[in-house]
Amino acid sequence: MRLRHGRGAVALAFAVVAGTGTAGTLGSTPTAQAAPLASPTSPTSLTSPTADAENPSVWPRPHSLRRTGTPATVTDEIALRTGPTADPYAVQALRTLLRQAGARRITTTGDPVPPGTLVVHAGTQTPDRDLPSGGYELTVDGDTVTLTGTGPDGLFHAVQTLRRLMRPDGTIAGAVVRDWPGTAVRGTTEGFYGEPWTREQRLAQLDFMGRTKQNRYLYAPGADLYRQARWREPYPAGQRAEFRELAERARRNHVTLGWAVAPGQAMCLSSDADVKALTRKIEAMWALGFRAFQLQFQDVSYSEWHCEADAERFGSGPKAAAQAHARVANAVARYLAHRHPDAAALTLMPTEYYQDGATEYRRELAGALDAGVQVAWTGVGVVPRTITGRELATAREVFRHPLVTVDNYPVNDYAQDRVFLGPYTGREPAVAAGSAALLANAMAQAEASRIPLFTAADFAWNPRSYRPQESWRAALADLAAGDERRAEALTALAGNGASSVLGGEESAYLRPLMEAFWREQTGTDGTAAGREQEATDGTAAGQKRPTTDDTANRQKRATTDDTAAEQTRNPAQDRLRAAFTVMRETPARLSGTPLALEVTPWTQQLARYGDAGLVALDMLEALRTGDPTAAWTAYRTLGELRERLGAARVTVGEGVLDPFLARAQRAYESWAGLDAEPDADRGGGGDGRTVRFPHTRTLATVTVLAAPGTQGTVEARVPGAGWRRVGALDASGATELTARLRADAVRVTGPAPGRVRHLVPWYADSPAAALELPGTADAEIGGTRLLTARLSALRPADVRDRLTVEAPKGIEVRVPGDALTLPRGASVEVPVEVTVPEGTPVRSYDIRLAFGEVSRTLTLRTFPRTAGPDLARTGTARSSADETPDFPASAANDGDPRTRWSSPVEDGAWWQVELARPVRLGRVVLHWQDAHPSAYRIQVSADGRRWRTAAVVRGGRGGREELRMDERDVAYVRVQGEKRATAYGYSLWSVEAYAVAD
Ligand SMILES: [Ca+2]
Repeated sequence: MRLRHGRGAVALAFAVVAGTGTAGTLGSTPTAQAAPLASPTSPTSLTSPTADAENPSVWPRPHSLRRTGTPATVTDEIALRTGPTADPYAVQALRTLLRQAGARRITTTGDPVPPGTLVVHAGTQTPDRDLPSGGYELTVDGDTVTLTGTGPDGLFHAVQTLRRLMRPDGTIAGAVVRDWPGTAVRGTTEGFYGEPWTREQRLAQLDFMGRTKQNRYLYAPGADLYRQARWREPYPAGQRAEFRELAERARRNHVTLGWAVAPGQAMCLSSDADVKALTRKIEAMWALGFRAFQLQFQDVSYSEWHCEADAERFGSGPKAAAQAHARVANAVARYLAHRHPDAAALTLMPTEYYQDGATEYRRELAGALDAGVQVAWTGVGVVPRTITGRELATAREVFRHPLVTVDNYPVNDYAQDRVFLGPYTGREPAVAAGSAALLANAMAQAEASRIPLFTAADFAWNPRSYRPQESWRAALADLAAGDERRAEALTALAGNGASSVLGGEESAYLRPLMEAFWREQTGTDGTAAGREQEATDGTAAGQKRPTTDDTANRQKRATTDDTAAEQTRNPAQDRLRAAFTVMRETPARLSGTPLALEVTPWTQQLARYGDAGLVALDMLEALRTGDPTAAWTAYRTLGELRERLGAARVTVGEGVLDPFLARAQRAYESWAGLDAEPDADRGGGGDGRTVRFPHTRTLATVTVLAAPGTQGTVEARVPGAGWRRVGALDASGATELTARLRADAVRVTGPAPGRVRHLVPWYADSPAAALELPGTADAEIGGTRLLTARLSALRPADVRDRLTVEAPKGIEVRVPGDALTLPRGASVEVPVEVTVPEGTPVRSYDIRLAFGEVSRTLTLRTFPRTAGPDLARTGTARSSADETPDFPASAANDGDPRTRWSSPVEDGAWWQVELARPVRLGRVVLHWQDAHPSAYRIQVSADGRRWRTAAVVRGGRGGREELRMDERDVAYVRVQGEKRATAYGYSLWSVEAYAVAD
C-alpha cells in the first residue's frame, strides 16, 4: 500500500514504553502462560505465573498451557496413529518434525508396539462452541503424545506447538495445551512500494507464517504492474510458475494466498466487458493457486474517469465513485460466489480507507456493496499510532460490512532510512477480535520484517494475553535460532531500530547504560563534586543544622561512589563498552544470514556507532587519567567518525547514539577549554595562530592543539616587553604550558596556518569555577524544597573549594559542607536543600551561594502550604472558545489525562473554572499539551467579573507548570493567554487548583 505523504495522517510521535531487556537476557526467552479470556471457551486451569521460568516457550502464546510432570522421549521407533480425517499436510509436518527430533522409523499400522515406544496420536475433530476452527488440544504425557485439531488447520497448529515443546536432548516437555486462534484470519501483506520480495524470500516467509500460525498472505507489491496498470495482461510464464510454487508452499503451511488487484487507473468501471476481463484475470489467478482476492481503489480520483461512459453512468464526486467501486466489487463477488463458492470473501480497499467516521463516499459505499463483501481499512490514519476497539466499531457501523484491518506496520516505504524492528503495539485486543482479518503490512526487508511480524502474529493469535516486550524478545531469539552471538547482534540491531509511529523507545537497552555511565562519570548527584569530601555534615553559617535522612544519605552515597570511582574504573563504562562492542561486531556476527544482506546499511551504521562509542569511551577515560595526547587523538577520530555517521542515509538509534557522542565531545571541549576558546586573530602574523586579549590578563596556562608532528613555539606578549617564549609544541599535537605572566596576547609561531587547530589561554585572574542557580524559586511555608546548583570548573586542573551559603534568618539552607573538588572540565550538580519553617512570613528572601570567588543570589518566594483535593475537578469549566467540539473546556478538568481543551489560534484565548465554593487559593498546576503559551497569567475572581492577577508567567516552556499564590475569596480561576509559543492555539490536558491549608 502506498503511504501518502503530507496529509497530516502520519504524525510522528514517539512515546516511551516499558524498557526492554539487555542482550544478556535474550537466551532465556519468556514462556507461554495462559491468561483469562472473556469468552465461553475460557479455560479453567491456568498456568501459575510463578512456573513461568520452567515452562517451555510456545509462540504465539497459547490460550492455555499447563505443564505436566512427565516429559516424553522421542524414540528410535515411533508409532504414529492418525485419524481418518487428519490433514495430510499436518501429518507430513508432524513426520518431518519427529524425524528432525531423532526418530528413525515411524510405523503407522495398528500392530502392538514394543514397550517404551513413543505413541503419537493425531486426529481432527469438528469445531464446536468450545473449540473453534483452528483450535487444537495437545497432550504430552510420558510415552504418549496426542494432537487433536479442529477444522482444517487445527492439527497443523498442534504440530507447530509440539515443535516448540521439543528440547535439544530429544525429549518433549510434558504439557497439556488447549488453544485456538483469537483472530480467524491473520497474516501478512506484501504491499510495499519498491523492489518486491524474491521467490526465495516469499517461500521462506510462508514457512515462517506456518510456524507462527498465520494463515493469510496477501500479495500486493507496489511495483507489480500486472495487478495494476497492466492488470488485463496475464503474468509472464516465469512468474506464473513461481505463483504455482508459492501456492503449493502456502498449502503446506496452511496459508491462504491472496491476490490484490488495483484496476482503477486503467478500467472502464461501467463496462461489462472490462468487468469480464477482470473476472477472467481473477480466474487465471485462481488457477495459479490464489484463493482470496482484494479489489483496491485507494488511489482513485473522484473527478477523473477512464472512459466517457463512466462519467455518463456515475456522474462525478464521492458518491459516484462509491457507486462505481461497489458495482465492480459486487460483480466480482457474485462471480466468485458462483464459480468458486469456497473462495475467501472478496475484500474491497475503498478510496477512503483511513478516515474517521462517516463521509458521503463511505455512506454510499455501505449501501451499494453486497453483503458478503468485506471492507479493508488501516485504522484512523494511514499509519495510526493506535487502533482502538471503538474506532473499529465506528468504522464497522459506517461501512456496515465486515472489516479487514490492513495495518501499516512495519512497512517502511515512506521512511526508507529506517527499518522498523520494534514490536507490534497500540492495537486493542478488540481490534483483532472485531476484524474479519488482521494483516500486517511488511517491509521490503523480508527477513527483518519477521521481528515485528512475529509479534503481530502473537497478538493476532492471543490478543488479550499479548505482551509486546516478551513477544519481541521471543521474536529475536527465534530469528537467532540458538546462536548467542547472533542473538546479541539482533538485539542491538532491533533495539536501535525499535521506534516508529506506533511508539517504542529507541535504544531502550542502551539508555540506562548511558545514564549510569554519565552518572558515574560526572556525578550528577553531586558525587564527583563530593570526591574528596569527608563524611561530616555542614550547613550555612549561623543556621541550625537540621539533619534530614535524605541529605545524609545523599552525602554518604556521594562519598562511597567516589571512593569506588577513584579505585576502579567506572563499572558502567565496562557495560557500555560491551554494548558498543556488540554494535561494532554486528555486521560480522550476522554475516552469512539472509537478514544480513537486507539490512547491510543499518548494520554498518550501527557498527560505525559502535566504533565511535568505543572511541568516545577511550577519550573520556583519557580525560579521567589525565592523558591529553590520547584524549586529543581520540577527539579528532571521534569528529571524523561523527561526520561519516552524519553523511549516512540510514537512521539507527535516533536521539540516543549521536547525542551520546556529542555529549562526549562536549566533555572534551570543556576539558580542553575549547568551549570558551577566543577567536584567533586572522591578521596577526603570517604563520601559526594568534589570540589577542581585550586587555592585559594574568596568564596561567596555554593549551595548544595541533596536527601531530607540528613544530612551533608558543609565545606570550608582555606589555612593554614584547613577545616572550613560553615553550615549544609537543610532537604529539597536544601541548599544555604553564605561563605565569601578565600578557595581552598569545601566539604560536613556526607552523603553517591551519596546522594549529586550537589556541586556548587560561587566566589566573578570573574565577576558578562557574556557579549557576535558578534565579527564583517558590517554596511552601513549613516545607522543604530541593534545588540544584551547577558548578563548572574553569581551570585546566581540578578545582577545590567550599560552597557557602548566606541565608536570611529563618530560612534554612543546606549544602554539602565540605570542600568540593570539581574535576577539570566537569560540570556537576550540587543539591541545595531549602527549608522554610512554619510561621515564616509570605514574601521574597535573597539567598546567596558562593564557591571561591564566584557568588550567585537566589530569590526565594514563600507561599502558604496547600492541601486537600484538586478543586478544579468539581468546578465548571468555560473558555473564550474551543478549537473544535472534540476539545471542550471541560476536558481540562475531567480528571482524564488523555483528554484536552484546545483553543483557536488566538493569543488572548482563555480557560477558566468556576469553583464549587469560594476558597483561599494557594496553588495552580497546569499540564500543557505541545501547544502552549510563552506568556500567560493566572487570574482570579470572586464573582467572575472583576479579575485580579495572581501569577504571571513569562518564557513558559509548557509541560507541567506549577504556580503558587495566596489569594483569598477565589471562586473563579482563569488561565489567561497572552502569547502563543507555537503556531497553534493553547491546549491544556488539565488544570488543578488547590486551596491553602487551614
Ligand atoms: Ca483532561
